[in-house]
Amino acid sequence: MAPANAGKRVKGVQIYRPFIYGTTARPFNDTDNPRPAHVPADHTHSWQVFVRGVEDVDVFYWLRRVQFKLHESIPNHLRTCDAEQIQRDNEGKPPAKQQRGFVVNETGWGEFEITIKLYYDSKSGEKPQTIYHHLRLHPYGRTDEEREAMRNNGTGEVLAWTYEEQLFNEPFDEFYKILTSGARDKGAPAPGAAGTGKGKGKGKSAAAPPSQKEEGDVKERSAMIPLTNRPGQPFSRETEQLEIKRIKEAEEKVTAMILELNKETTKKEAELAALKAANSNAAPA
Ligand code: SLL
Repeated sequence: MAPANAGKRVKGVQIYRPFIYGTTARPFNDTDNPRPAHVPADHTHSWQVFVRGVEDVDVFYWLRRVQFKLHESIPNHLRTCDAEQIQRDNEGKPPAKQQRGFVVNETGWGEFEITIKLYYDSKSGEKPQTIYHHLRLHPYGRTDEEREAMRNNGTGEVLAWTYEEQLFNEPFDEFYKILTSGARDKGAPAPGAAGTGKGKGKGKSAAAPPSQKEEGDVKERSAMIPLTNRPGQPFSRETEQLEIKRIKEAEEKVTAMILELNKETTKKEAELAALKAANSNAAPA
């Protein structure tokens, strides 16, 4: 249903926004991740599930709420995070201390599937959408190398992160304006954002001081992803290129295998024809 006063849909337009969701888990240990006193003795890990922007850029202007459905063995297993609440809690905090995405921190002993329900900005008129994520506490893979790739460079963290792009197909006029209000440097507030959209908190977060800006940073309110990987930021054009290369190589390998099999089949067919011919020649009339 069209949201009130949202105008018409902008025909023929698709806008996408990259985001990351997933879990980060760490086993408890005596040195740098001790089990807190109130945590049950059978809990082996601390973990977090999140939905956030690439390089932590703002997602609150298009995503207003995320509901995480955890395993039913966990007390209060339905956790709802509201952008408005997070932004209110962020007020007055220095940028480095502000929460930039939707996060739930927990502890436990077992892996399970987390249901993540995304609620979009009310001006979008979009229905909520559900995605699923498997909480990983233990690295897995066929080889040590594959298992190691799930660990975050010796930090002991087990990462299970997914890059996604949210597509808005023919967005409503009003929402289109929000989406395309202009890319800006990371941490910079939306121009004229104060007081717009019934306290949606757009751009309320304090701007990062210019010194925090780095060459190649992705911009707020854009569909950018970084050019290269950085520690803790595994999704970039570089990753994309590597992935494309891997797919291409796999494709070439499959094509070569098909050719080889075709050759093999032709040879076998010739053999079969020869045997049949020999057989019919030898057969008594
Ligand atoms: C399993 N299917 O059997 C999974 C279930 C459940 C994980 C895993 C409990 C945390 C708590 C917890 O970690 N549950 O008690 O707060 O392996």
